[in-house]
Amino acid sequence: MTLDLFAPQPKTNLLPYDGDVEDYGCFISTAEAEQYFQYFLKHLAWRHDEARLYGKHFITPRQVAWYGDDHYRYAYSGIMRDSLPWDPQLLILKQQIEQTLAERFNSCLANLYQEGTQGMAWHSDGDMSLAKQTTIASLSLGATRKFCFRHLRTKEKIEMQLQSGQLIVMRGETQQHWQHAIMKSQKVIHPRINLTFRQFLL
Ligand SMILES: O=C(O)CCC(=O)C(=O)O
Repeated sequence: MTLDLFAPQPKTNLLPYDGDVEDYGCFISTAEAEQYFQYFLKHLAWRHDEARLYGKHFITPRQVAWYGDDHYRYAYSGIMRDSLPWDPQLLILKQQIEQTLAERFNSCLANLYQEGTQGMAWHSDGDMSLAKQTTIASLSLGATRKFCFRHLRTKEKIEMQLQSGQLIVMRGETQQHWQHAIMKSQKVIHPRINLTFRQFLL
């Protein structure tokens, strides 16, 4: 794979220590982001996420869709999940991101938040299906949302507003030391889609 010299360059690490988060800013234009957003809203196989916590079964307002190179099956929050074959537009974006980062991704978890009252609680992407020092590329489409990191030991918080078309990349020890969350807000009335390209362990 060749490195694209004209590809967007990341800003310096957004985390002060114990991890590495790069901000590639607007990776695609606002117009392109809007086109992808409308397409994915319509064409991805959205379904409400499920979790089993303390013996109880929960269904989240947020919706998810999971795609992969192969038929992957993994357990997360006590629920078995299966990946779908790539959507062609998702594959185009994946290849564009891979070229910029000189990395390969074999799966994508898509999240759909209909409005600001839907968020994602504090968590790390550190389950058994990902390597410890995994790279995750996260592309935002649609409404701007507040995204935060919180260090597990020091509790220090780093906040950012993720905008449509913006790409951030989490690397290295980030998942071992930091949790992240999408904060809820009554003020956000528009939907948002997030695509996280991942390196699923085979
Ligand atoms: O919506 C986002 O930007 C965050 C998604 C996320 O945290 C995840 O998929 O693990």
